[in-house]
Amino acid sequence: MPEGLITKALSGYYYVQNDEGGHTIQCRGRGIMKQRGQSPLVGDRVIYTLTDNGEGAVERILPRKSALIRPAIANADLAVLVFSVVRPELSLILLDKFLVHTEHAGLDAVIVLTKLDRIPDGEVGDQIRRNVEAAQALYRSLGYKVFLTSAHQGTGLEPLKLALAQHINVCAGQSGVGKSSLLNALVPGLTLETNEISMKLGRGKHTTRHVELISLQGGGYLADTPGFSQLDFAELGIDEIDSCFREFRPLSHQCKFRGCSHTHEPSCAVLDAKEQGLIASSRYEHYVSFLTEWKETRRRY
Ligand SMILES: Nc1nc2c(ncn2[C@@H]2O[C@H](COP(=O)(O)OP(=O)(O)OP(=O)(O)O)[C@@H](O)[C@H]2O)c(=O)[nH]1
Ligand SMILES: [Mg+2]
Ligand SMILES: [Zn+2]
Repeated sequence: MPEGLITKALSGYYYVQNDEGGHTIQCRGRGIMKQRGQSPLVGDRVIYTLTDNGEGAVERILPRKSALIRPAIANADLAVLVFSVVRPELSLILLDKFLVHTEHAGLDAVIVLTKLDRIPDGEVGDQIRRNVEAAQALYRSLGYKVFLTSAHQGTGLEPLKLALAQHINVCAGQSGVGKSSLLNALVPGLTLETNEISMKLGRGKHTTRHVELISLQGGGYLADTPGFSQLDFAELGIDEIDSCFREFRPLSHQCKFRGCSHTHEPSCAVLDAKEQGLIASSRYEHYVSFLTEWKETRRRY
């Protein structure tokens, strides 16, 4: 039976790219899979059969290396966290939340700051530029690659292409930050739909409505996804937030108390590191805020 890769899922159909010919077959899922509670995701490698009407049926999902529920994708190994520097403005708390999510899922992440061409002149622009530089320095010091780009001017794309090659990459970020625009700039000939941010709401309109894998020239794939800004720790099944802050990890086991929350306990290595300026105050503050949020969601369940 033929094997392939699901590149898109839309209106009950799975679009499966055949491994040998590279052509795409429109497939239905098999009822039996639904009974087993299995539901195919974009990124899944599957075995399918051809049906009489020229379509196909997904028979079996091959074992997954990873699965994300937000955005829904299987087998991704690199998350591309896209943030615009203006419209919408860069939010480090949201960036840290996405990082908690990817660390928990065991995915490596790169950070792409985009719309650099849109920074205004004058004092406001100078302040934005300083914030961008500080963010770049902070996240690079944590070991994340940070790329500064403009999809409109086509700048900063070559080093990003190198980082994405050969991976199954998934884009994530708020609506309107420019994920689809970035993909269009990275892949020659691609024309994904993009849209002006709604003036009234000051936020994106959710132009992209489905997850789709796009082949990269240098090998590998990049998934465009609908934007989202809400991440619920309970939904994600995250239980230990401190282990998702990578700079806390080597410190936590030096705390005096096991299960230290790093908020008030004596002889806490994380608090000590924060006092000494070895942990950025924004990172620590976001940790505390996530911890509070996590406790509240747990209480509700
Ligand atoms: N000036 C400038 N505008 C950009 C850039 N990238 C994207 N935009 C604009 O930002 C708006 C949103 O871009 P999209 O690519 O549709 O954003 P998205 O992240 O795919 O949004 P969703 O599909 O809703 O999640 C569009 O008006 C784009 O033209 C850029 O590098 N510079
Ligand atoms: Mg989009
Ligand atoms: Zn501690």
